[in-house]
Amino acid sequence: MSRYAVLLSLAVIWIGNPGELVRLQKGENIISYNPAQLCFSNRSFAFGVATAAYQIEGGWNASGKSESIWDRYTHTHPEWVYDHENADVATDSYHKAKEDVQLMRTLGVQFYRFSISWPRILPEGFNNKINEDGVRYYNELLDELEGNKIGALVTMYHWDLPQSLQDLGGWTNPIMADYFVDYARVLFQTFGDRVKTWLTFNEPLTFCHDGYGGGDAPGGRASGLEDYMCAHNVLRAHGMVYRMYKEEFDKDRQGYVGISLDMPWMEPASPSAADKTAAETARQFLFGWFAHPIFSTQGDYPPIMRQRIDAISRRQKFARSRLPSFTEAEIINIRGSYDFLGLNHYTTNLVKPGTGKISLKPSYDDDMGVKLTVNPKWPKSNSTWLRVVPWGFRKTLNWIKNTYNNPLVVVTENGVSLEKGLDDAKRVNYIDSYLRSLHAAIYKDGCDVVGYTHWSLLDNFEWMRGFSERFGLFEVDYRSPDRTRTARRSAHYYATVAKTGCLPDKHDYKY
Ligand code: PNW
Repeated sequence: MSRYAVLLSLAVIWIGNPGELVRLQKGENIISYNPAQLCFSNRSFAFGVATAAYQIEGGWNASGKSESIWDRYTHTHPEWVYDHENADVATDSYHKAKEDVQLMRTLGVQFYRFSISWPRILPEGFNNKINEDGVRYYNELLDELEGNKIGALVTMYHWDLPQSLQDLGGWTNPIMADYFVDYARVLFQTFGDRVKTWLTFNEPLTFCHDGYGGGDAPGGRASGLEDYMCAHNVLRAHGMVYRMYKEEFDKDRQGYVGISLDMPWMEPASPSAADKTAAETARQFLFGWFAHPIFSTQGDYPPIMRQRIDAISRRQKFARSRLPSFTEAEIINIRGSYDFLGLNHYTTNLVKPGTGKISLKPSYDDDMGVKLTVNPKWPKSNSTWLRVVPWGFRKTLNWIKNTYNNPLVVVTENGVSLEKGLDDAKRVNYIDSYLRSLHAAIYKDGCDVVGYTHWSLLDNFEWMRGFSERFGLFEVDYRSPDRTRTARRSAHYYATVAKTGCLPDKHDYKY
């Protein structure tokens, strides 16, 4: 059995230290790579599970919590959600935090990624009024995690903007960045003694593109305009929060702030030069839009976005580009505003050039100018957008490594939706095959990845798809008042991985 010692500049996620349950610590590490066994070094790698506030908590108006844009959206237009459902109760985790932590204990995971609900902490949206019950809820969750030696990786914003702030324009209003800084400061002051690893935003691509450019909450439906405004203010807000944290709260550099960005792999539909170029353009529009300003050495938007959107805006007779411009000071503030990259990765698309036709109506899709398809042979999931393509994970991680000088990465989401049922052999296969791809990216290619988070701990409210798409390691019975949770086969599989740090040599479930 041959062993390779691979010297990697890795960061260590340090788990189980009293008082500092999750800690990302930069340093040098020697990893033993044993190709026969496929283990992730225990000391330098951590396994976790993820959820988000709106998708699991329920208690939508409990004890001082105000309305979020998703409450407003699902209450006023139930017909826009696939099964006409809302997350008023969801998995009732507002009342079941302790039970959820016990589920994690059985999994043996080292950390929990959850999000804090802005309208539960600041009902007005502003920091002039703090809702004590919201603080109590997250304090109890954090205490419970600490008592069970499970680290916390906390997302500040997973799409549930207070409706009061949306009434002011939400993320299209530049002042939202200041209010987000105020909110973040409350979080650092209130929970920062225990939480050392933070994510500012979850998937700005999704909530800016689908929420402001499309019909998801808040339903801006102004593609090519509001989506760019949203992204612009979110990037400004991210940079401002990062700098504020370092100046006001993190003098000893013990804490870590990142952002979760989603990247489906963009594979050229053929080896032709045109398809290769289209695939790279798609990567820049989908991922570079947010990553280039933060993670590249130059900063600012990707040149290809600047070029295309400026040119198309001119052809549409706009007096200025629909893609806003950063000031020089903003570029500098945003550039390098990270301690790690949170990566959400699920699937892969094939890319070729679009028709090249530009309508007068602004459109992000026209601006990007590509056509996305899938290979019909790729196994399906229960979500139309999600095909099972494990090799795309490795390619994504390598592209990030090569494009942004091998940043420290925590995989903050990866998972698959399937039918109801406890015997989810397909999920076991999905996780196992994606982890093999991840393992190769780390130990063969030298990608600096220190953590993997499975989406999701349990079935939950899947946004526009309601409860119809299930991503959980634990199944939730929505008909029982108790929202009973039951371990699926995949929970047993994932527990083996999380506890041993190794992929089982054999498992019997095939796609
Ligand atoms: C993520 N894509 O969204 C979200 O962060 C979660 O809240 C959500 O439940 C989960 O994935 C499953 O959908 C995504 O099209 C939405 O590639 C779309 C994509 C990826 C992630």
